[in-house]
Amino acid sequence: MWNRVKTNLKSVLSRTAGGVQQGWSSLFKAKSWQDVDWDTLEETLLLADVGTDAAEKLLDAVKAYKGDIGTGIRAHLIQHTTTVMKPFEGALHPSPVVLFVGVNGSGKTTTLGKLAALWGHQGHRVHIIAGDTFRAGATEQLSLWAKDFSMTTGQGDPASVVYKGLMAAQENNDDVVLIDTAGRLPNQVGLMDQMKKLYGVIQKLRPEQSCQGVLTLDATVGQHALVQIENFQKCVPVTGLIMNKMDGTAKGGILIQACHRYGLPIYGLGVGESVSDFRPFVASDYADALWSTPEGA
Ligand SMILES: Nc1nc2c(ncn2[C@@H]2O[C@H](COP(=O)(O)OP(=O)(O)OP(=O)(O)O)[C@@H](O)[C@H]2O)c(=O)[nH]1
Ligand SMILES: [Mg+2]
Repeated sequence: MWNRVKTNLKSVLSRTAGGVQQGWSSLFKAKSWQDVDWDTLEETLLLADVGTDAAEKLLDAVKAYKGDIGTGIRAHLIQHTTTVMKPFEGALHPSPVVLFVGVNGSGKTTTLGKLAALWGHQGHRVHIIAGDTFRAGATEQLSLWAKDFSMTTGQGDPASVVYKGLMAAQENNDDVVLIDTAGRLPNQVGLMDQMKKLYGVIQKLRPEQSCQGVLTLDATVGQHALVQIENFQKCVPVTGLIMNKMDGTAKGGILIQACHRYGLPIYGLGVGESVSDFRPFVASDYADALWSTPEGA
């Protein structure tokens, strides 16, 4: 399956890039700087959820550009966006414990399944813990992704399922443990406390090993993703973000805003629902998908 032709990020990001590039047509078609409609440029970035601070910096970068306004401006924008986003390229390596957290429907289970398949394919012994004991059908959904791996399930307190799973993984010599959790909203205090307890179990059983805390986000919700980053970080150590559903949104600029505000690494992008639809985040690919000439144009 990994040999399949992979979806090109440019086509995945086409809704965001299409909107931005249409809004920026006064710049791309300009013969002189007088032709540029700066207000529309800014408004377009805000509509794509790039955020005010990052939008301002992008506009400053355009204003600072001294080259040929006709053709060179796209290359300049690609270079600027790559430089800005490069520090947030975060590689998520197969780790002893990876905990997936996020609001309902943000893609925790799907992302876990994609990474289990990827790392299993690379030869790792993957163990999956079904820590979502809340939603009816959650374990069945996870089982579909977990057919090739050992899995711990249970009912009731997810902390005890995690305990059982970590012990089983150790006995089994599994080197990668992936923990699914129930979706929760940051204002659900009881569920957030439950998450802290669950994390406490990981710390207790695996004190020597680093735990990757992956916050999955749904790019289609735009600005709401920022509140989620802020609040989940208060509950568990979030080590990086995975931005899902990049394939279905015109708000893909949220990635720039999230990096700008919170400085967390982006572990990857979800670009569809199937097993191979995960991409590591590469700043230059993202910048290129956003600013280069649309295919066929
Ligand atoms: N288009 C698209 N759909 C996705 C992506 N990631 C997940 N989905 C879909 O989004 C829906 C929710 O995904 P789940 O993985 O169940 O999300 P979750 O966070 O585990 O949800 P809960 O367990 O209910 O909290 C499913 O229909 C997935 O197929 C993505 O990158 N692109
Ligand atoms: Mg789930």
